[in-house]
Amino acid sequence: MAKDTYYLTTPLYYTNSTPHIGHAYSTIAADILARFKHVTGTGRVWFLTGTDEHAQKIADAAAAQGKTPKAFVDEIVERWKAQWRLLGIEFDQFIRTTDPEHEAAVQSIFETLRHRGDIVPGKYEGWYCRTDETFWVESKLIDGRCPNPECGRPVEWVSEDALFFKLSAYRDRLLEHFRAHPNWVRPQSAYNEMMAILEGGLEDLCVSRSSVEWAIPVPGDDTRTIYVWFDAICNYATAAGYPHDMARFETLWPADVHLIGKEIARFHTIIWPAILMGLGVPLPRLVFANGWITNEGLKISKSIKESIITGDEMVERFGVDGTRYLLFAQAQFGTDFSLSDEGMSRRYNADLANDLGNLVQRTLSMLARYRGGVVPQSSGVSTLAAGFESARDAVAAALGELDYRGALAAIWERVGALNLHVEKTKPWELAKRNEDARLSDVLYELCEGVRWIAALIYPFMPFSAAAMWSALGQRGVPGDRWETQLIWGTLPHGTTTTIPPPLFPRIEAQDAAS
Ligand code: ME8
Repeated sequence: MAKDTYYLTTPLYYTNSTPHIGHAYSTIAADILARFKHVTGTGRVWFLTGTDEHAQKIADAAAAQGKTPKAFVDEIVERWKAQWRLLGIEFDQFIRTTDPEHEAAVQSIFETLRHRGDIVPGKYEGWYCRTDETFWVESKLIDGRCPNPECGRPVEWVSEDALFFKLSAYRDRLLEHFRAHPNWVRPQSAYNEMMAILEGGLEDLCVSRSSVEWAIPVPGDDTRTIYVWFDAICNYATAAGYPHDMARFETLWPADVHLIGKEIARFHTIIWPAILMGLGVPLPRLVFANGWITNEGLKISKSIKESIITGDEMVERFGVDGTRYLLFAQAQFGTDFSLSDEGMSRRYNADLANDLGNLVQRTLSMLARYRGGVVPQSSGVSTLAAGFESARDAVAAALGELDYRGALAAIWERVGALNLHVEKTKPWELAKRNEDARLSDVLYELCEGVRWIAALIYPFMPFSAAAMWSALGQRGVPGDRWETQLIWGTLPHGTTTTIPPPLFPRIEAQDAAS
């Protein structure tokens, strides 16, 4: 079987806490891409997300609540799934690292690498952060504490017999791959950072733990468990059927894109590829590292309570589609950016309540007033078609490069063009002067433009797109598929339309105290 599916993934989120808007950001990015591929691509699409459920910090969080780790993660995973439903995220598969099939597959991968001589015994001595499950060299410690700015907890001296993955042996092949595929890690800053690590040399990776019980056992060894990152990173392959369902795996692999946050690029672009090389499996086509969302300069992080903005809070204020829009309209994907209520409210009112919301209302209200809500026949001469056709191509090109903001900018330029068309043609004056043919042309063009906008915004704003689509008398998924739907002039005359309730009610800025 050959690969016939666009396969995209998100990180597996830790289940020691509940989701915040930073997690939502990466997952919505994947949802937008999946929806875009559905309406434009040529094959199937498979969107994988899930949860990272092993390791000490999860066992500790469970113990703090007097629960067993399994009971704790079973409960919390429902909160993650509910959050994705709330945000309109439609994944195809949700993997949990506690799924028995995944656990068996990880053990099998571990065994394969051990047989190949890629996992070998050694002794580990070093400074270990229990919270981050990471070993640190002494020079990196800050006052004897974990150097991760979100952690900063004391580290422990650990000395144990352990198993090591021979990462250092893959350095040259990894460098070769990076040089031959200069676009495989995006954005450029992440690529450069990873190249610097590779050029500096790699150490072997300790992949067993004797102190962590809540983890997958090392096969044939009841004293040790598998390092949680080794377990979790293998999910992208195990979820696709490796090694238990190779026929399915071959339809999905290599992954087209792993979407991740920038702080976990080393695991995804150095350790994971080396494991795949060891298994003789091709590498993913692209790893794209998103930047961090900050709140007043603080990275939104579960370990910094005052930084947290949740999806629920944003949805309550801006709606689901408003939230999805605001997360992607502001900054280039791949860079850090800060969220503030003032900035988001301003953008929401300007771009959504005013520009798009009013355009939809005024177009359908004028059609109701002047043509009884029925799309009129037009002369077929269009002043807007060319601009929309090039916007469609620009949106497709931008999303092909994961340039979400660029895609939205191209769409909003067309929203602006339609609003300008209303101002210039003044349909109310054409009506007064009984310029019937001209008025029909203008109303037709506006409706057709709104139909295109609905199709173009669908990946970003599926609910508003659906409301616009059905108000225009259209059925099915908005814009499905672009090659047949996005041909100017295909909105049939005679279509009956309705006026939808306001899509984006204006909101007031919150005062500083609230
Ligand atoms: O790292 N801004 O899980 P995690 C943008 N289990 N993105 C953010 C963010 C922020 N402020 N905060 C979190 C793990 N993220 C591992 C991954 S993968 C096999 C294992 C997003 O729960 C971003 O994608 O800490 C980041 O990489 C991910 O959440 C970290 O989630």
